[in-house]
Amino acid sequence: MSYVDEIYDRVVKQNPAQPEFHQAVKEVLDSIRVVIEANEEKYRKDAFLERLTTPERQILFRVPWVDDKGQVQVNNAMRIQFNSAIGPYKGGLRLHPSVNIGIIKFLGFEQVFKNSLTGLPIGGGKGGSDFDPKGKSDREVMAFCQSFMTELHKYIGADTDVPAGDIGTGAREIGFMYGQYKRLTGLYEGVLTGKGLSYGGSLARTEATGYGLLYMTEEMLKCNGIALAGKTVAVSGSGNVAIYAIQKAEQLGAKVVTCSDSTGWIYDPEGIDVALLQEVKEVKRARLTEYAAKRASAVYHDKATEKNNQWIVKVDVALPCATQNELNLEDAKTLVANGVIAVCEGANMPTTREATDYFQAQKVLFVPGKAANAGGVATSALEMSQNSERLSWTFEEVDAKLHDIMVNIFHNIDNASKKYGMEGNYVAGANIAGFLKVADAMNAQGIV
Ligand code: NDP
Ligand code: 2IT
Repeated sequence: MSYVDEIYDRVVKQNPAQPEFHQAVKEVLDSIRVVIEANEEKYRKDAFLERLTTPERQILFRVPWVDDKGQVQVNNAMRIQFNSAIGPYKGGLRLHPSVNIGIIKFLGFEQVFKNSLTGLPIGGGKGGSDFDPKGKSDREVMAFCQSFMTELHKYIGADTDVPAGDIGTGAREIGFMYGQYKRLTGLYEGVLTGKGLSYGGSLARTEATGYGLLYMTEEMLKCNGIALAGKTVAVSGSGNVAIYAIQKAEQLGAKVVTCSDSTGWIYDPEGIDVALLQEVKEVKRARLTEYAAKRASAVYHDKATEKNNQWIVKVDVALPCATQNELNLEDAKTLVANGVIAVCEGANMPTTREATDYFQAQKVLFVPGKAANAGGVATSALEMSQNSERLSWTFEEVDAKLHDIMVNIFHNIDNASKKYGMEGNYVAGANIAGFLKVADAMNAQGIV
Protein backbone atom coordinates (compact mmCIF):
# COMPACT_ATOMS: atom_id res chain seq x y z
CA MET A 1 0.00 0.00 0.00
CA SER A 2 1.30 3.47 -0.77
CA TYR A 3 2.54 5.59 2.16
CA VAL A 4 -0.20 8.17 1.60
CA ASP A 5 -2.95 5.49 1.78
CA GLU A 6 -1.36 3.93 4.86
CA ILE A 7 -1.45 7.29 6.60
CA TYR A 8 -5.07 7.92 5.75
CA ASP A 9 -6.00 4.52 7.24
CA ARG A 10 -3.92 5.32 10.30
CA VAL A 11 -5.66 8.68 10.80
CA VAL A 12 -9.10 7.06 10.55
CA LYS A 13 -8.12 4.30 12.99
CA GLN A 14 -6.45 6.59 15.52
CA ASN A 15 -9.17 9.25 15.43
CA PRO A 16 -12.43 7.30 15.47
CA ALA A 17 -15.73 9.13 15.00
CA GLN A 18 -14.05 12.30 13.71
CA PRO A 19 -15.44 12.44 10.14
CA GLU A 20 -14.60 16.12 9.54
CA PHE A 21 -10.97 15.52 10.47
CA HIS A 22 -10.81 12.48 8.17
CA GLN A 23 -12.35 14.55 5.36
CA ALA A 24 -9.83 17.39 5.73
CA VAL A 25 -6.86 15.00 5.90
CA LYS A 26 -8.06 13.00 2.89
CA GLU A 27 -8.35 16.08 0.72
CA VAL A 28 -4.83 17.24 1.57
CA LEU A 29 -3.32 13.76 1.18
CA ASP A 30 -5.00 13.26 -2.20
CA SER A 31 -3.49 16.55 -3.38
CA ILE A 32 0.04 16.05 -2.07
CA ARG A 33 0.26 12.40 -3.19
CA VAL A 34 2.18 13.55 -6.27
CA VAL A 35 4.80 15.29 -4.08
CA ILE A 36 5.11 12.44 -1.56
CA GLU A 37 5.30 9.65 -4.12
CA ALA A 38 8.20 11.36 -5.89
CA ASN A 39 10.25 10.83 -2.70
CA GLU A 40 8.26 8.21 -0.82
CA GLU A 41 11.04 6.35 1.01
CA LYS A 42 12.49 9.50 2.54
CA TYR A 43 9.10 10.72 3.76
CA ARG A 44 8.29 7.26 5.15
CA LYS A 45 11.63 6.90 6.95
CA ASP A 46 11.10 10.31 8.57
CA ALA A 47 7.51 9.37 9.54
CA PHE A 48 6.76 12.71 7.95
CA LEU A 49 3.05 12.23 7.34
CA GLU A 50 2.53 10.75 10.81
CA ARG A 51 3.96 13.98 12.20
CA LEU A 52 2.02 16.18 9.77
CA THR A 53 -1.33 14.59 10.70
CA THR A 54 -0.77 14.38 14.48
CA PRO A 55 -1.16 17.59 16.50
CA GLU A 56 1.93 18.65 18.43
CA ARG A 57 -0.25 19.11 21.51
CA GLN A 58 -3.94 18.76 22.45
CA ILE A 59 -5.21 20.53 25.53
CA LEU A 60 -8.63 19.48 26.87
CA PHE A 61 -10.27 21.20 29.81
CA ARG A 62 -13.56 21.89 31.53
CA VAL A 63 -15.06 25.34 31.89
CA PRO A 64 -17.31 25.80 34.93
CA TRP A 65 -19.32 29.03 35.15
CA VAL A 66 -22.43 30.30 36.92
CA ASP A 67 -25.53 31.25 34.93
CA ASP A 68 -27.96 34.08 35.75
CA LYS A 69 -30.12 31.75 37.86
CA GLY A 70 -27.18 30.80 40.05
CA GLN A 71 -26.90 27.36 38.44
CA VAL A 72 -23.38 26.10 37.73
CA GLN A 73 -22.83 25.10 34.10
CA VAL A 74 -19.92 23.07 32.76
CA ASN A 75 -18.68 23.16 29.17
CA ASN A 76 -15.99 21.16 27.38
CA ALA A 77 -13.18 23.18 25.86
CA MET A 78 -9.97 22.53 23.98
CA ARG A 79 -7.02 24.01 22.16
CA ILE A 80 -5.28 21.99 19.47
CA GLN A 81 -1.73 23.20 18.85
CA PHE A 82 -1.28 21.49 15.53
CA ASN A 83 1.96 22.60 13.93
CA SER A 84 4.52 25.27 14.86
CA ALA A 85 7.04 24.70 12.06
CA ILE A 86 6.66 28.15 10.53
CA GLY A 87 5.58 30.26 13.52
CA PRO A 88 3.59 30.41 16.77
CA TYR A 89 0.31 28.48 16.70
CA LYS A 90 -2.37 30.75 15.24
CA GLY A 91 -6.06 30.19 14.73
CA GLY A 92 -9.50 30.96 16.03
CA LEU A 93 -11.68 29.84 18.93
CA ARG A 94 -15.10 28.45 17.99
CA LEU A 95 -17.99 28.71 20.46
CA HIS A 96 -20.87 26.58 19.19
CA PRO A 97 -22.80 23.62 20.64
CA SER A 98 -21.57 21.41 17.77
CA VAL A 99 -17.91 21.80 18.81
CA ASN A 100 -16.07 18.55 19.49
CA ILE A 101 -12.48 17.39 19.20
CA GLY A 102 -12.87 16.15 15.62
CA ILE A 103 -14.18 19.50 14.41
CA ILE A 104 -11.41 21.46 16.15
CA LYS A 105 -8.82 19.03 14.80
CA PHE A 106 -10.08 19.48 11.24
CA LEU A 107 -10.00 23.25 11.66
CA GLY A 108 -6.49 23.14 13.16
CA PHE A 109 -5.24 20.93 10.34
CA GLU A 110 -6.68 23.26 7.67
CA GLN A 111 -5.18 26.22 9.51
CA VAL A 112 -1.64 24.83 9.12
CA PHE A 113 -1.83 25.01 5.31
CA LYS A 114 -3.88 28.23 5.23
CA ASN A 115 -1.39 30.04 7.43
CA SER A 116 1.46 28.78 5.28
CA LEU A 117 -0.28 30.19 2.17
CA THR A 118 -0.45 33.68 3.71
CA GLY A 119 3.35 33.86 3.44
CA LEU A 120 3.48 35.13 7.03
CA PRO A 121 5.25 33.43 9.98
CA ILE A 122 2.32 31.70 11.67
CA GLY A 123 1.85 28.04 12.60
CA GLY A 124 -1.55 26.35 12.89
CA GLY A 125 -3.89 25.86 15.83
CA LYS A 126 -7.57 26.01 16.72
CA GLY A 127 -9.68 25.86 19.82
CA GLY A 128 -13.14 26.28 21.17
CA SER A 129 -15.93 25.02 23.33
CA ASP A 130 -19.44 23.60 23.09
CA PHE A 131 -20.65 26.73 24.91
CA ASP A 132 -23.44 28.49 22.96
CA PRO A 133 -23.28 32.31 23.29
CA LYS A 134 -26.69 32.58 21.62
CA GLY A 135 -29.43 33.60 24.03
CA LYS A 136 -26.97 34.22 26.90
CA SER A 137 -26.77 37.52 28.75
CA ASP A 138 -23.60 39.61 28.51
CA ARG A 139 -22.81 38.65 32.10
CA GLU A 140 -23.12 34.93 31.32
CA VAL A 141 -20.87 35.30 28.26
CA MET A 142 -18.33 37.15 30.42
CA ALA A 143 -18.47 34.48 33.11
CA PHE A 144 -17.81 31.79 30.54
CA CYS A 145 -15.00 33.72 28.80
CA GLN A 146 -13.24 34.47 32.10
CA SER A 147 -13.39 30.86 33.24
CA PHE A 148 -12.28 29.65 29.79
CA MET A 149 -9.26 31.99 29.85
CA THR A 150 -8.41 31.10 33.45
CA GLU A 151 -7.37 27.70 32.11
CA LEU A 152 -6.29 28.60 28.56
CA HIS A 153 -3.86 31.36 29.62
CA LYS A 154 -1.36 28.75 30.80
CA TYR A 155 -0.81 27.57 27.26
CA ILE A 156 -0.86 30.71 25.10
CA GLY A 157 1.23 33.85 24.64
CA ALA A 158 2.21 36.43 22.02
CA ASP A 159 5.16 34.26 20.88
CA THR A 160 3.70 30.80 21.51
CA ASP A 161 0.01 30.60 20.58
CA VAL A 162 -2.25 33.46 19.49
CA PRO A 163 -5.99 32.64 19.36
CA ALA A 164 -8.65 34.77 17.62
CA GLY A 165 -12.33 34.71 16.68
CA ASP A 166 -14.34 32.14 14.75
CA ILE A 167 -18.01 31.07 14.84
CA GLY A 168 -19.58 32.49 18.01
CA THR A 169 -16.44 34.37 19.03
CA GLY A 170 -16.55 38.03 18.03
CA ALA A 171 -15.40 41.34 19.45
CA ARG A 172 -17.37 40.94 22.70
CA GLU A 173 -15.91 37.53 23.54
CA ILE A 174 -12.34 38.51 22.55
CA GLY A 175 -12.62 41.56 24.83
CA PHE A 176 -13.67 39.49 27.85
CA MET A 177 -10.94 36.93 27.18
CA TYR A 178 -8.26 39.57 26.74
CA GLY A 179 -9.21 41.31 29.99
CA GLN A 180 -8.91 38.04 31.91
CA TYR A 181 -5.58 37.12 30.26
CA LYS A 182 -4.16 40.51 31.22
CA ARG A 183 -5.43 40.22 34.76
CA LEU A 184 -3.95 36.75 35.24
CA THR A 185 -0.57 37.36 33.63
CA GLY A 186 -0.03 41.08 34.06
CA LEU A 187 1.00 41.21 30.41
CA TYR A 188 -0.31 43.72 27.90
CA GLU A 189 0.66 41.80 24.81
CA GLY A 190 -0.73 40.67 21.46
CA VAL A 191 -1.94 37.30 22.75
CA LEU A 192 -5.27 37.46 20.95
CA THR A 193 -6.18 39.03 17.62
CA GLY A 194 -9.45 40.57 16.61
CA LYS A 195 -9.12 42.88 19.60
CA GLY A 196 -11.05 46.15 19.84
CA LEU A 197 -9.43 49.21 18.27
CA SER A 198 -9.01 50.90 21.66
CA TYR A 199 -6.81 48.12 23.08
CA GLY A 200 -4.51 46.91 20.32
CA GLY A 201 -6.80 45.66 17.58
CA SER A 202 -6.01 46.26 13.92
CA LEU A 203 -8.12 48.37 11.62
CA ALA A 204 -9.67 46.18 8.89
CA ARG A 205 -9.41 42.92 10.90
CA THR A 206 -13.20 42.86 11.31
CA GLU A 207 -13.67 43.17 7.56
CA ALA A 208 -10.63 41.11 6.53
CA THR A 209 -12.01 37.62 5.92
CA GLY A 210 -14.96 38.80 3.82
CA TYR A 211 -12.98 41.46 1.98
CA GLY A 212 -10.14 39.02 1.35
CA LEU A 213 -12.59 36.48 -0.04
CA LEU A 214 -13.77 39.04 -2.60
CA TYR A 215 -10.23 40.17 -3.49
CA MET A 216 -9.42 36.52 -4.18
CA THR A 217 -12.65 35.95 -6.14
CA GLU A 218 -12.09 39.06 -8.24
CA GLU A 219 -8.48 38.16 -9.05
CA MET A 220 -9.34 34.54 -9.86
CA LEU A 221 -12.17 35.59 -12.18
CA LYS A 222 -10.00 38.24 -13.82
CA CYS A 223 -7.27 35.68 -14.55
CA ASN A 224 -9.94 33.52 -16.18
CA GLY A 225 -11.11 36.45 -18.33
CA ILE A 226 -14.28 37.17 -16.34
CA ALA A 227 -15.35 40.40 -14.61
CA LEU A 228 -16.92 40.26 -11.13
CA ALA A 229 -18.81 43.52 -11.67
CA GLY A 230 -22.36 42.87 -12.82
CA LYS A 231 -22.45 39.29 -11.53
CA THR A 232 -25.18 37.90 -9.27
CA VAL A 233 -23.92 36.30 -6.07
CA ALA A 234 -25.35 33.93 -3.44
CA VAL A 235 -23.86 34.16 0.04
CA SER A 236 -24.70 31.83 2.93
CA GLY A 237 -24.34 32.85 6.57
CA SER A 238 -24.87 36.28 8.05
CA GLY A 239 -22.02 36.46 10.52
CA ASN A 240 -18.65 38.17 10.38
CA VAL A 241 -17.42 36.57 7.15
CA ALA A 242 -20.75 36.82 5.29
CA ILE A 243 -21.47 40.46 6.19
CA TYR A 244 -18.15 41.81 4.93
CA ALA A 245 -18.16 39.52 1.91
CA ILE A 246 -21.53 41.01 0.95
CA GLN A 247 -20.30 44.55 1.57
CA LYS A 248 -17.17 44.14 -0.57
CA ALA A 249 -19.02 42.25 -3.35
CA GLU A 250 -21.45 45.16 -3.62
CA GLN A 251 -18.59 47.70 -3.58
CA LEU A 252 -17.01 45.79 -6.45
CA GLY A 253 -20.20 46.01 -8.50
CA ALA A 254 -21.75 42.58 -7.94
CA LYS A 255 -25.28 42.03 -6.65
CA VAL A 256 -25.68 39.71 -3.63
CA VAL A 257 -29.18 38.27 -3.50
CA THR A 258 -29.04 35.80 -0.58
CA CYS A 259 -27.79 35.34 2.98
CA SER A 260 -28.77 32.90 5.73
CA ASP A 261 -28.54 31.89 9.35
CA SER A 262 -29.16 28.59 11.09
CA THR A 263 -32.93 29.04 11.04
CA GLY A 264 -33.64 30.50 7.62
CA TRP A 265 -32.49 32.34 4.52
CA ILE A 266 -33.26 35.54 2.67
CA TYR A 267 -33.83 36.07 -1.04
CA ASP A 268 -33.56 39.75 -1.83
CA PRO A 269 -33.60 40.37 -5.62
CA GLU A 270 -32.83 44.07 -5.11
CA GLY A 271 -29.53 43.14 -3.43
CA ILE A 272 -28.89 42.64 0.29
CA ASP A 273 -29.00 45.90 2.29
CA VAL A 274 -25.76 45.50 4.29
CA ALA A 275 -26.45 48.35 6.71
CA LEU A 276 -29.77 46.73 7.65
CA LEU A 277 -28.13 43.29 7.93
CA GLN A 278 -25.48 44.76 10.25
CA GLU A 279 -28.16 46.39 12.39
CA VAL A 280 -30.05 43.07 12.71
CA LYS A 281 -27.01 40.82 13.24
CA GLU A 282 -24.21 42.90 14.77
CA VAL A 283 -26.25 45.28 16.91
CA LYS A 284 -29.44 43.42 17.83
CA ARG A 285 -28.08 39.85 17.53
CA ALA A 286 -31.52 39.02 16.07
CA ARG A 287 -32.86 36.53 13.50
CA LEU A 288 -33.18 37.20 9.76
CA THR A 289 -36.96 37.47 10.10
CA GLU A 290 -36.23 41.00 11.38
CA TYR A 291 -34.38 41.80 8.15
CA ALA A 292 -37.34 40.59 6.10
CA ALA A 293 -39.78 42.57 8.23
CA LYS A 294 -37.94 45.80 7.42
CA ARG A 295 -37.19 45.23 3.74
CA ALA A 296 -40.06 45.07 1.23
CA SER A 297 -38.02 43.32 -1.47
CA ALA A 298 -36.86 40.48 0.81
CA VAL A 299 -38.48 37.05 1.03
CA TYR A 300 -37.75 34.95 4.13
CA HIS A 301 -37.54 31.15 3.84
CA ASP A 302 -37.83 29.22 7.10
CA LYS A 303 -35.61 26.13 7.26
CA ALA A 304 -38.05 24.44 9.64
CA THR A 305 -40.89 24.47 7.12
CA GLU A 306 -39.06 24.49 3.77
CA LYS A 307 -36.54 21.87 2.69
CA ASN A 308 -34.64 24.16 0.31
CA ASN A 309 -31.78 26.57 0.95
CA GLN A 310 -30.15 29.57 -0.73
CA TRP A 311 -28.33 27.38 -3.29
CA ILE A 312 -31.57 27.01 -5.29
CA VAL A 313 -31.31 30.64 -6.44
CA LYS A 314 -29.88 31.19 -9.94
CA VAL A 315 -26.54 32.98 -9.51
CA ASP A 316 -23.17 33.36 -11.24
CA VAL A 317 -21.05 33.09 -8.10
CA ALA A 318 -21.62 31.18 -4.85
CA LEU A 319 -19.81 32.13 -1.64
CA PRO A 320 -20.55 29.71 1.23
CA CYS A 321 -19.69 31.64 4.42
CA ALA A 322 -21.45 29.78 7.26
CA THR A 323 -20.09 26.40 8.31
CA GLN A 324 -18.60 23.05 7.25
CA ASN A 325 -20.41 20.77 4.79
CA GLU A 326 -23.26 23.23 4.19
CA LEU A 327 -23.12 22.76 0.39
CA ASN A 328 -23.68 19.15 -0.71
CA LEU A 329 -23.76 17.31 -4.02
CA GLU A 330 -27.44 18.02 -4.58
CA ASP A 331 -26.83 21.75 -4.01
CA ALA A 332 -23.86 21.63 -6.39
CA LYS A 333 -26.00 20.04 -9.10
CA THR A 334 -28.64 22.74 -8.69
CA LEU A 335 -26.04 25.53 -8.84
CA VAL A 336 -24.44 24.01 -11.96
CA ALA A 337 -27.83 23.52 -13.63
CA ASN A 338 -28.48 27.21 -12.96
CA GLY A 339 -25.21 28.20 -14.64
CA VAL A 340 -22.89 28.97 -11.71
CA ILE A 341 -19.41 30.05 -12.88
CA ALA A 342 -17.43 30.17 -9.64
CA VAL A 343 -17.56 28.95 -6.04
CA CYS A 344 -15.17 30.45 -3.46
CA GLU A 345 -15.27 29.23 0.12
CA GLY A 346 -15.52 31.90 2.83
CA ALA A 347 -16.15 29.29 5.53
CA ASN A 348 -13.83 26.40 6.39
CA MET A 349 -14.66 23.30 4.30
CA PRO A 350 -18.28 24.36 3.56
CA THR A 351 -18.41 22.20 0.43
CA THR A 352 -18.60 18.42 0.81
CA ARG A 353 -15.96 16.40 -1.03
CA GLU A 354 -18.55 15.04 -3.48
CA ALA A 355 -19.77 18.55 -4.28
CA THR A 356 -16.19 19.82 -4.73
CA ASP A 357 -15.40 16.98 -7.14
CA TYR A 358 -18.61 17.68 -9.06
CA PHE A 359 -17.84 21.40 -9.44
CA GLN A 360 -14.35 20.60 -10.69
CA ALA A 361 -15.64 17.96 -13.12
CA GLN A 362 -18.13 20.52 -14.44
CA LYS A 363 -15.32 23.10 -14.88
CA VAL A 364 -16.76 25.46 -12.29
CA LEU A 365 -13.94 27.65 -10.93
CA PHE A 366 -13.50 26.54 -7.31
CA VAL A 367 -11.24 28.10 -4.65
CA PRO A 368 -11.00 26.21 -1.34
CA GLY A 369 -11.36 27.94 2.02
CA LYS A 370 -7.74 27.56 3.06
CA ALA A 371 -6.86 29.97 0.25
CA ALA A 372 -10.05 32.00 -0.16
CA ASN A 373 -10.65 32.83 3.51
CA ALA A 374 -6.98 33.29 4.46
CA GLY A 375 -7.41 37.08 4.58
CA GLY A 376 -8.74 36.86 8.15
CA VAL A 377 -5.75 35.11 9.64
CA ALA A 378 -3.36 37.09 7.43
CA THR A 379 -4.73 40.32 8.90
CA SER A 380 -4.45 38.76 12.35
CA ALA A 381 -0.75 38.30 11.61
CA LEU A 382 -0.64 41.99 10.63
CA GLU A 383 -2.26 42.77 13.99
CA MET A 384 0.53 40.77 15.68
CA SER A 385 3.14 42.83 13.81
CA GLN A 386 1.52 46.09 14.87
CA ASN A 387 1.34 44.92 18.50
CA SER A 388 5.02 43.95 18.45
CA GLU A 389 6.13 47.31 17.12
CA ARG A 390 3.66 49.21 19.34
CA LEU A 391 2.23 51.02 16.35
CA SER A 392 -1.02 50.95 14.43
CA TRP A 393 -1.42 51.25 10.73
CA THR A 394 -4.23 53.04 8.88
CA PHE A 395 -7.21 51.20 7.45
CA GLU A 396 -5.92 51.88 3.94
CA GLU A 397 -2.48 50.44 4.74
CA VAL A 398 -3.87 47.24 6.21
CA ASP A 399 -6.46 46.87 3.43
CA ALA A 400 -3.78 47.35 0.75
CA LYS A 401 -1.59 44.68 2.37
CA LEU A 402 -4.59 42.35 2.60
CA HIS A 403 -5.33 42.90 -1.09
CA ASP A 404 -1.72 42.09 -2.04
CA ILE A 405 -1.69 38.98 0.14
CA MET A 406 -4.87 37.62 -1.49
CA VAL A 407 -3.59 38.31 -5.01
CA ASN A 408 -0.29 36.61 -4.12
CA ILE A 409 -2.07 33.58 -2.68
CA PHE A 410 -4.08 33.23 -5.87
CA HIS A 411 -0.98 33.31 -8.07
CA ASN A 412 0.85 30.95 -5.74
CA ILE A 413 -1.91 28.32 -5.89
CA ASP A 414 -2.45 28.86 -9.62
CA ASN A 415 1.27 28.38 -10.30
CA ALA A 416 1.41 25.25 -8.12
CA SER A 417 -1.55 23.77 -10.00
CA LYS A 418 0.26 24.39 -13.29
CA LYS A 419 3.65 23.14 -12.05
CA TYR A 420 2.14 19.83 -10.95
CA GLY A 421 0.16 19.35 -14.17
CA MET A 422 -3.29 20.15 -12.75
CA GLU A 423 -3.92 23.60 -14.21
CA GLY A 424 -7.03 25.26 -12.79
CA ASN A 425 -7.29 22.77 -9.90
CA TYR A 426 -6.98 25.32 -7.11
CA VAL A 427 -7.68 22.68 -4.45
CA ALA A 428 -4.55 20.77 -5.42
CA GLY A 429 -2.66 24.04 -5.92
CA ALA A 430 -3.56 25.30 -2.43
CA ASN A 431 -2.77 22.03 -0.70
CA ILE A 432 0.56 21.58 -2.49
CA ALA A 433 1.72 25.19 -2.11
CA GLY A 434 0.69 25.26 1.55
CA PHE A 435 2.36 21.90 2.20
CA LEU A 436 5.69 22.68 0.55
CA LYS A 437 6.57 25.54 2.88
CA VAL A 438 5.57 23.62 6.01
CA ALA A 439 7.48 20.55 4.80
CA ASP A 440 10.59 22.60 4.12
CA ALA A 441 10.49 24.12 7.62
CA MET A 442 9.78 20.75 9.28
CA ASN A 443 12.66 19.09 7.42
CA ALA A 444 15.07 21.88 8.31
CA GLN A 445 14.22 21.63 12.02
CA GLY A 446 14.92 17.90 12.37
CA ILE A 447 12.84 15.28 14.12
CA VAL A 448 10.83 17.34 16.63
P1 NDP B 1 -20.18 33.95 12.92
O1 NDP B 1 -20.46 33.28 14.20
O2 NDP B 1 -19.95 35.41 12.88
O3 NDP B 1 -21.32 33.63 11.86
C1 NDP B 1 -21.62 32.32 11.51
C2 NDP B 1 -22.81 32.34 10.57
O4 NDP B 1 -23.01 31.03 10.06
C3 NDP B 1 -24.10 32.75 11.26
O5 NDP B 1 -24.93 33.37 10.34
C4 NDP B 1 -24.64 31.41 11.72
O6 NDP B 1 -26.05 31.41 11.91
C5 NDP B 1 -24.27 30.53 10.55
N1 NDP B 1 -24.05 29.16 11.04
C6 NDP B 1 -23.15 28.76 11.94
N2 NDP B 1 -23.26 27.45 12.19
C7 NDP B 1 -24.25 27.03 11.43
C8 NDP B 1 -24.84 25.79 11.26
N3 NDP B 1 -24.41 24.69 11.92
N4 NDP B 1 -25.84 25.70 10.37
C9 NDP B 1 -26.26 26.79 9.70
N5 NDP B 1 -25.75 28.02 9.84
C10 NDP B 1 -24.77 28.13 10.70
O7 NDP B 1 -18.89 33.17 12.31
P2 NDP B 1 -17.89 33.64 11.18
O8 NDP B 1 -18.59 34.44 10.15
O9 NDP B 1 -16.69 34.19 11.85
O10 NDP B 1 -17.45 32.23 10.55
C11 NDP B 1 -18.13 31.63 9.45
C12 NDP B 1 -17.21 30.61 8.80
O11 NDP B 1 -16.00 31.25 8.34
C13 NDP B 1 -16.73 29.47 9.70
O12 NDP B 1 -16.55 28.31 8.92
C14 NDP B 1 -15.36 29.96 10.17
O13 NDP B 1 -14.54 28.89 10.58
C15 NDP B 1 -14.87 30.61 8.89
N6 NDP B 1 -13.80 31.60 9.02
C16 NDP B 1 -13.91 32.67 9.85
C17 NDP B 1 -12.91 33.61 9.91
C18 NDP B 1 -13.02 34.83 10.74
O14 NDP B 1 -12.11 35.67 10.66
N7 NDP B 1 -14.07 35.03 11.51
C19 NDP B 1 -11.67 33.45 9.11
C20 NDP B 1 -11.69 32.34 8.20
C21 NDP B 1 -12.72 31.45 8.19
P3 NDP B 1 -26.63 31.48 13.41
O15 NDP B 1 -26.27 32.86 13.90
O16 NDP B 1 -28.07 31.23 13.29
O17 NDP B 1 -25.90 30.40 14.18
O1 2IT C 1 -10.45 30.09 10.35
C1 2IT C 1 -9.75 31.10 10.49
O2 2IT C 1 -8.80 31.35 9.75
C2 2IT C 1 -10.10 32.04 11.57
N1 2IT C 1 -11.09 31.80 12.27
C3 2IT C 1 -9.24 33.24 11.84
C4 2IT C 1 -8.04 32.86 12.66
C5 2IT C 1 -7.19 34.01 13.13
O3 2IT C 1 -6.23 33.70 13.86
O4 2IT C 1 -7.44 35.17 12.78
